[in-house]
Amino acid sequence: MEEVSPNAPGLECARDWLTRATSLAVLTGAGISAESGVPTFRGAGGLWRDHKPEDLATPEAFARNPLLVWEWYNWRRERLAQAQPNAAHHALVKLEIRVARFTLITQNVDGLDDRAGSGKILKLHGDIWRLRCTACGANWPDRRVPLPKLPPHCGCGGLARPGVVWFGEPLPEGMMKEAEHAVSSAEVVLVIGTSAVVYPAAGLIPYAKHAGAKVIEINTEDTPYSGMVDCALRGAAGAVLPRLL
Ligand code: BJW
Ligand code: ZN
Repeated sequence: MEEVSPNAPGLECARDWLTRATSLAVLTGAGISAESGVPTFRGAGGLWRDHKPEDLATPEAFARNPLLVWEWYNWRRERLAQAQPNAAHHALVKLEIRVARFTLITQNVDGLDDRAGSGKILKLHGDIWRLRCTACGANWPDRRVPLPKLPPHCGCGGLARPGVVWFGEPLPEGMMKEAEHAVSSAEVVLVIGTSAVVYPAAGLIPYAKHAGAKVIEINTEDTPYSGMVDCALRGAAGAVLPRLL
């Protein structure tokens, strides 16, 4: 494991692997959007600091108080509407164009990868810009900010919920299998801005390593998997990632 500042030799090594790679999978978390002004979940200034996850990001919380949960999501949508993709999101689009077999796997629901121009994205935890009916199961995009009425409802009269994955809920059908296939068939796997504590997403890191991929982590801090990866680059994604291209 190499742990380096953005100027150290590990950066050269990671750049070399990326330059040669014909298959690349990227796993991102909230840290990639931090430089766009989007709060992360954990750590200083994180979204969980003022709210307990079990109060807001569980199906039980929504059943208890849909208005409270919707107020939180509406507030986040308002913040996101002001945010712009940053240099790291743009660098991923360049990599997608350059590398023959490329898969972007994100835990983020913020839509900044779409806005940067990324193509196919495996959104493991859903999309804050989609709504889903709790009665009939319909799901649809809705980018209105603020939403005109909270909580929103479906045309069928049922209560709508954010199109995201809460604790205790399964990920979208088949998506983990696709993600596992992508990381196990990639020569290089980039892991960017995730604390790697939420499963099953975090499990993709050891999965990639055991399948033989070179794993590069970009994060401002250590994670539980920093000791296992081939190269741990310490720094902000928007500063480090463009330097790997
Ligand atoms: C920077 C930076 C910069 C900052 N540059 N870096 C025990 C063991 C294993 C699993 C479990 C367990 N107990 C319970 C579980 C399961 C549970 C889980 O993992 N819990 C753990 C917390 C213990 N998982 C689930 O429930 C999942 N579902 C599931 O398991 O289903 C099973 C099932 C099967 C069949 C039927 C039914 C069920 C679902 C998980 C859903 C997670 N949802 C959330 C909310 C999404 C909606 C929303 O946004 O509101 O997803 S929680 C939240 O955490 C969000 C994120 O995607 C996710 C991961 O967070 P992320 O992205 O890593 O962000 P942070 O803030 O944690 O980290 C940011 C990082 O960036 C830090 O490292 C910084 O250092 C770094 N950083 N600036 C680079 N500029
Ligand atoms: Zn409905």
